[in-house]
Amino acid sequence: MTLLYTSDAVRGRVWRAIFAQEAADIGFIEPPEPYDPAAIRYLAAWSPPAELIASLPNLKILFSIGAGVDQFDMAGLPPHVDVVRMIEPGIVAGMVEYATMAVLALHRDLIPYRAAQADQRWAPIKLVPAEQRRVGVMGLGQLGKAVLGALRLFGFALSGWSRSPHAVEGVTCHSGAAELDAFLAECDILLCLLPLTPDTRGILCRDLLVRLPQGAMLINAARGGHLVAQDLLDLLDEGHLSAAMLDVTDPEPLPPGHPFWSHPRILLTPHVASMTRADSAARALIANIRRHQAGEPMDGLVARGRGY
Ligand code: NDP
Ligand code: OXD
Repeated sequence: MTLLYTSDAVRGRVWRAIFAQEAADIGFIEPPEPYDPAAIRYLAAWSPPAELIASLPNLKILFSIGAGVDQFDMAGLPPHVDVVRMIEPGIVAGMVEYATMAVLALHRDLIPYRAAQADQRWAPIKLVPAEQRRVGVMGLGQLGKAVLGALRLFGFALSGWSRSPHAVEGVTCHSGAAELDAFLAECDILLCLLPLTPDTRGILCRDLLVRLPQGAMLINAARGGHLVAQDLLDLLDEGHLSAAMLDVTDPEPLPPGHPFWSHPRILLTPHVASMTRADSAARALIANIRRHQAGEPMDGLVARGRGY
């Protein structure tokens, strides 16, 4: 039973030590150290090349180093290989912090204040009480639900949207295409936490964004591929949207000269909303291997046909 790890070297050192202490029966290999490809049952990677996958005849599980799995070429993976996304407390904690910061930044007018400071203008804006600010989260998974739990503490009027129906305390939940309009109509701030799949690519486009209330604000902390960049720019310039905070772009890094860099009503961060934490991720992965060995369902097993 051997795990092949092909990711960040610093994280690799932490994982090696944890595997040695807590799961010594599972071999841990990190290239360039030599290994027998036939011994590899598990691969932990971000974006493994097709040749690597093809070289591992006994691979059973591809573990994503991150929460997303959109970076994998699902169609190119042998059908018997399970794909598992990373579910670990560090990723959730990071996203809860980021989403809270982003919602508060937009709610408390950080973008107009940044412009006012640049012009040396003392220009107070009337406060909107949190209960009068409607915040909607697209995606009610591991991250969406945790973020809504944190936002509830501020008293925002909360909604959520997902593929299948959910019930979340203190949140008006909607699901599916039939309830999308009702959801969008109640979002002064829209936060995207969807996985990137064939169904969700380009979902943040003009057709959807115009259904938000006039002056709405957008946060995308999911994937750059969800957003149609020109549609956002047009709707900001037309005044239908008033601000956006983007952690993710397409492509990444954002190329020099891209209009997002200098747009006065866009705040950018470089895909840092949340990061896999080395120690808790190693333990989460060991726990999943143990479940697999015991014939139990693994946390975060991806429905490959669905893409998440
Ligand atoms: P989950 O798989 O736990 O949740 C996904 C949610 O999206 C589910 O509620 C699901 O609905 C919903 N969903 C999926 N497809 C659709 C659709 N077509 N229409 C409506 N709802 C849909 O994912 P996580 O919460 O763990 O992560 C979400 C994403 O966040 C990741 O895939 C990744 O891209 C991104 N991410 C970004 C990070 C960053 O640093 N910027 C860090 C970590 C993650 P249902 O519940 O019905 O299945
Ligand atoms: C992830 C990410 O998916 O960092 O974990 O975006």
